[in-house]
Amino acid sequence: MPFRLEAGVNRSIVPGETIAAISTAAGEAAIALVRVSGEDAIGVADKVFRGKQRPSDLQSHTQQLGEIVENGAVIDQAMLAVHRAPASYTGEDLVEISCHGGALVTAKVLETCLRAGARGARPGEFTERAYLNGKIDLTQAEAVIDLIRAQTDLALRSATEQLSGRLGEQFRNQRQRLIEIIAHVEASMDFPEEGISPDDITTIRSRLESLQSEIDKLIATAETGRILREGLRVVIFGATNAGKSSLLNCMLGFDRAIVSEMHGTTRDSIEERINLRGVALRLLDTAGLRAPENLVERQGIERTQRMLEAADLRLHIIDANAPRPTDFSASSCELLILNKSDLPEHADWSSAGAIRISCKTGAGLPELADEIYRRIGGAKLNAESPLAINARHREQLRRASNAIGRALAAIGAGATPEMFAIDLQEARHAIDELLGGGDEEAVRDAIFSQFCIGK
Ligand SMILES: Nc1nc2c(ncn2[C@@H]2O[C@H](COP(=O)(O)OP(=O)(O)OP(=O)(O)O)[C@@H](O)[C@H]2O)c(=O)[nH]1
Ligand SMILES: [Mg+2]
Repeated sequence: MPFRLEAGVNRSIVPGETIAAISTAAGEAAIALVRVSGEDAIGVADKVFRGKQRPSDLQSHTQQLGEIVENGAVIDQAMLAVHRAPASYTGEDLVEISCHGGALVTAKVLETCLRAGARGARPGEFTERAYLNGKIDLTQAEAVIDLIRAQTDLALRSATEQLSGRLGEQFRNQRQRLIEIIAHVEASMDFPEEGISPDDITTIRSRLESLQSEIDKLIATAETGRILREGLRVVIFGATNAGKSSLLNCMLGFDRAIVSEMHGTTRDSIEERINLRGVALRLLDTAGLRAPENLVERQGIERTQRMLEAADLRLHIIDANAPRPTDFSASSCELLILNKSDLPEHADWSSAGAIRISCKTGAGLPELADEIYRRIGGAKLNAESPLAINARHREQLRRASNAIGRALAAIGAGATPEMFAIDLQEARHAIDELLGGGDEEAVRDAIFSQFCIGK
């Protein structure tokens, strides 16, 4: 799991400071990677590595087999690679040590580097340095997180697209166009006696309109972006004993939730991720709905209600073998599922337009998957352009679009250039912040603290 720091962590970067971290996941593996980056990275490597050549004599982008040593004692046999600034991931001198992947040996290799002068890296600090050194923009840094977290082909495609810089390119293009419009407007402000000509106004207006419509199109991809990054929330709910936990287990393909004939088995909501034909779903099993028998159950049911409010799709599951409860109601925004079709169906349900399944035999489950895919617009999601913005982008783009909207309204009302130039500057700041200027600590903190240490 990505490591999350408390908000407000000090993200100031001391130039030249050398950092080190284990970049591979914890646990046993064939190989682990320890990275060292900064002005003294190669100096640290010289102290800890013994091979045919000293790391400082190695050419950039070459590697050598040798030993990691401390006070004459060999800690591990390792492969060491040198990447000299600026042609490295971080843009600084970067050394990568591939050692054996045992938890203890990796920790010792790291400790040796720390004792040789490096300090432990914060989460995301390698990527943050890449950003601060101008190797990538903020949208690309965000794409690194998306790439690591991607659970479906579609999410992966979207992340690689963003990592390639295509989104950043679009933002830069928009910024450039705004700057040109602002220059045009400001030039007319220098000669107030001449005013701004009707021709100029027409050009400025049409350029602003096309820019705004482009920005609005990008804003519209935010919903797809959320689905790709977080997955769609699909909530299974219904009366106790209807088979909610059984359905969760069937869809997952393993027994995640406890199933029993006792009513009120599930107390807490259980969330698992599944990949439904390329679309990531966050599938939630919830506490069954009935008059609660105690405080714990009441809290569980309240939790179910909250989950339902935030759901993208609600699966209302019913025991078809049991009579229809007197207070039964179903709304049109939920998918009705009659479970236990292996048992005789109660006459109360004969006219119910619902999908019939059996978690016991598996009957109807492929049809249910088809229907879920159809309801969430899976085909549309799969066909869409893979570029999709995140919540931070949406916020800034909305700010830009609103400011352009205000400028257009002012132009329409015959305002002077001074009056709408402020709005255009506001739009430009919003787009600047999307790409990052390097000095906005709060934004950086929010982005890089989502990374693992070592990335
Ligand atoms: N015959 C039959 N029994 C089923 C089917 N699905 C579930 N059951 C049984 O119904 C009972 C309740 O199943 P659960 O999955 O625990 O139901 P639930 O909706 O999660 O119940 P609560 O957590 O108590 O709200 C268990 O005894 C299951 O074995 C089915 O398709 N056919
Ligand atoms: Mg249950």
